[in-house]
Amino acid sequence: MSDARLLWLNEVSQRFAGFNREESPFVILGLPMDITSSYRPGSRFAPQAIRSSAQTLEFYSVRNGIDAGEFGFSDVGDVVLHPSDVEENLRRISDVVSYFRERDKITIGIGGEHTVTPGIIEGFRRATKTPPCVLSIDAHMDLRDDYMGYKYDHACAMRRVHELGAKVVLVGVRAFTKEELDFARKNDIPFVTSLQAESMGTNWLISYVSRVLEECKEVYVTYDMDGFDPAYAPGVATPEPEGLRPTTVLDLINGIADERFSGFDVVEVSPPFDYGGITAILAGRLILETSTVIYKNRFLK
Ligand SMILES: [Mn+2]
Repeated sequence: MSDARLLWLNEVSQRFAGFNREESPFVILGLPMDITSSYRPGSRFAPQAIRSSAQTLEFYSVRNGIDAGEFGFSDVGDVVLHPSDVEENLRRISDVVSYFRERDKITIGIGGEHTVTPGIIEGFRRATKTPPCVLSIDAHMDLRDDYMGYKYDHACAMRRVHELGAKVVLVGVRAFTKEELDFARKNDIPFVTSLQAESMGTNWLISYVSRVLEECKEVYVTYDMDGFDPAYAPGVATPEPEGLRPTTVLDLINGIADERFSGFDVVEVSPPFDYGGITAILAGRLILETSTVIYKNRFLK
């Protein structure tokens, strides 16, 4: 690995669930950027917390009947980040992500704040020329043009992704401004609130999201952990009540994932606020389950 883009990588001593399998189709990338969190910072500690939480989880997926140990993960470490320069960090993230996307690796980003996602999508765009469709699981729309004058705030993540030309679909939203709502409607950004998702049920949700993604050539999923109800995921930067249940989200992903799914991230976990570490454990499970269903659809069909 002599590409200059990989100079931004720093090895870590504890890898995701202990995996260090270079030939795996899945690359784990820590993205400990924690600069713009307005309420509860700490997401810089999340990559390590999630890596170690996964150590305690069983690798067998009940939904898929496959053991994640069959394919494993190549945990390449953390991207070395500047302590305050967000735009420089997005360039570094997109450098590293484009390297792995060019090699057809399935990138799993572990944030860090949600601002890392526009950097990842830019990396995809550089590698493939066309950005993937992006499914965002999140309490927030993140469609603000700026937050207090700053464009690369975590409250603007999906607005930046939308500007990169990616089709965006939002699931679990329940906290947004009137301006964001108007922007979503005006720009045909489909969204499902957590209230709709839980009352309409999983089958409806699966068919709705599948239809939205029908025309997409490539699909990327970003899991903002605050999309879940704080009862299941208390350790996040900006918690919001009335969120999604883990079973709803995992059933959704299991119902829609196919060979087009080429990467995902898990962001916004804040370990200092994660009572009992349960948010990091859910994040670890989410990574194992999502990888397994992607593996099944891409390599076993
Ligand atoms: Mn959010």
